[in-house]
Amino acid sequence: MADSLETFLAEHSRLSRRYFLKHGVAAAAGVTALHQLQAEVLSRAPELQQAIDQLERNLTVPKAFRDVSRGNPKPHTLSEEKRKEVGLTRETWSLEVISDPENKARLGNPLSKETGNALDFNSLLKLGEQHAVRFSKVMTCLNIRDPLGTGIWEGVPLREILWLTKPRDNIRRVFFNGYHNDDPKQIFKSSLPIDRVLEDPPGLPPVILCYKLNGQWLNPERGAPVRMVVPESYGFKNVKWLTHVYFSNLFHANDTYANGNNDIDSTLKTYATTLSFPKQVKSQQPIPVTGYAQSGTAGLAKVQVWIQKNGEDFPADDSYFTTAPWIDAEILSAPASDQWGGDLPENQIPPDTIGFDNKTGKPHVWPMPLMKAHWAILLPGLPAGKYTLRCRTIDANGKAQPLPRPFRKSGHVAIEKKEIEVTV
Ligand SMILES: Nc1nc2c(c(=O)[nH]1)N[C@H]1C(S)=C(S)[C@@H](COP(=O)(O)O)O[C@H]1N2
Ligand SMILES: [Mo]
Repeated sequence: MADSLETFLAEHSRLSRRYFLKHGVAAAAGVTALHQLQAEVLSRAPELQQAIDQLERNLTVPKAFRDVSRGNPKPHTLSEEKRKEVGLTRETWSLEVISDPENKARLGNPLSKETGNALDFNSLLKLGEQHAVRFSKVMTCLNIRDPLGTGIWEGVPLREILWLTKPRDNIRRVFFNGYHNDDPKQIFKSSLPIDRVLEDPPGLPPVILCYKLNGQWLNPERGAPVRMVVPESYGFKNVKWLTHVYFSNLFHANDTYANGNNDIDSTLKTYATTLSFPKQVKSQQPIPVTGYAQSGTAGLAKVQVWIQKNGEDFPADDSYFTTAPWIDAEILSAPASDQWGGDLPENQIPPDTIGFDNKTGKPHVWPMPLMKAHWAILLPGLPAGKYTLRCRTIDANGKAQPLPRPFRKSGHVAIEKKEIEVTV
């Protein structure tokens, strides 16, 4: 190990111990393992606390989501009058649930405009009275690293709609598309194996026809009146302005995203990123760093950071820095029940949200799968020089993430790298 790294580690443990001693936690004095020190920090340094106090809320205000919409014009920019006319309001919406004409499924009761039994919004809400579910999820685009927003999504499981069609045979897949200005070139569609619709893998909520976000009706930009929400999937499976669901005997994907060289079966990845750190800091002055981690389908056990003096050698055959002296950051606990943000009604997680305790509003586990969690660490002061700060996660299987993943189209992530200058 390079000299400066040893100094760094020694400094780090001395610093942590100083905080313990200052707060009279004598037992900690003998602790040497860095991860233990981190896990047991009882009181934070003021400069770190200050950075933590400025962190964003965990849930996003629906209007503040980053938007990824196609279409010319984008359907949510249409006037209210036009949206009424084309069926994009709660009063005028209806959904056709039919057999794929090219790969026919046998449905006893397809729901179509032609036969006058397409599913309208009131019928969907009626189903919701019995079957509605709510769950939290980050919406992340496969091709953009940072989540577009985090919310509590509410709707009716897609399988309930399937049962309405009295399915008989020849159903292997479902695909669905949204309003596309009546221009076939603008169709945005996605698909799922029928198995994912019928059953939920352990720990995952169902695929839903979603009409509420954070306890409010879905707004036009988020896909009103109804969008598909697929818990473990990247954004492109979550089709907005839903108008058609086709049950199909096709056995492979036919997503619009497949034409863009994307891995359309990729599920949400676990990774960490920074939110705040000083770009310049005086020598020997401790360095507060904060960030968040996205907990993907592999879960999230730890966030780790490593600061390296620039120019210092690192084994050339270890491009994912698996042998670097990573140290554990603190994963911040879940917010208090009225501090989730996101413009929730009465600032509370809606009742019966999957994964949350109904009485206390607290999540059953934290970090929560398919959500973001914040993290923080106070790095010890360093000698003057230029440094590179990196962060990564350890997933719930004990694997460092992001994994070596050279495929940009399979979930856009890499070990984050930031420059810090320590001045004299
Ligand atoms: N109908 C339709 N649905 C869509 C899209 C679209 O262009 N049209 N974009 C998709 C993509 S690629 C992403 S990443 C998410 C983004 O969701 P958001 O705009 O609500 O943040 O919506 C998905 N649903
Ligand atoms: Mo996307």
